[in-house]
Amino acid sequence: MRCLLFLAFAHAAGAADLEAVVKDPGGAPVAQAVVVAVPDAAMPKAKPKLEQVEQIDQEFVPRVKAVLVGSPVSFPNRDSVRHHVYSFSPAKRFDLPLYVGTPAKPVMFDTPGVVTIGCNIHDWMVGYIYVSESPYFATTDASGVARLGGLPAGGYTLRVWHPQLAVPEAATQRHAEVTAAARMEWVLSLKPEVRIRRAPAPRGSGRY
Ligand SMILES: [Cu+2]
Repeated sequence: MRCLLFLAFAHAAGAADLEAVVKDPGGAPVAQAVVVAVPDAAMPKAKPKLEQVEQIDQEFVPRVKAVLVGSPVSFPNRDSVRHHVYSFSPAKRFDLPLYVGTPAKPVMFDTPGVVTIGCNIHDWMVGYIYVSESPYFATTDASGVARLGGLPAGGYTLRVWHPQLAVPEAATQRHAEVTAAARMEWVLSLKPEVRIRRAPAPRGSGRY
């Protein structure tokens, strides 16, 4: 009974949930794809919150992080080695010289776009911060599914981004009326992943 009442309330509020599925042409799920929904109606006011991208075992975790524009992001280093996180991307250039622990000041991401992050010490460390102009976004899980919950019913322009996307992000764009529980599917070709080999030194060692 309580459940029914809740559903009735949610319906009255016009909220919709969108399940976005991303696959490659062979039907394999595509994880770590960012799905963004931009409402036809005025963009709602949403308050950015503090986000984080950790460094664990000399990798960025998560490797792809989507944040709302205006979000501060901290970069806690969970390793015993030092990292030097930086980006040269036009959407955000920054530099956090060698540190352990969490740098005191988070980095502000105030321009929509993709920010590629790296580490000056460990060349294989590559991550991405997707700065979304819309508060409606989600990242696909291992089964290629992203769930965008609580969207006000209405028209949306939706798009998908992935680090290996073989086409421009704009080519993934679609318009849809999202009125209730909706499901959309994208089939996207990905470029082969180019990864720099990790240094052969044992984990957790090294002079940095
Ligand atoms: Cu590093």
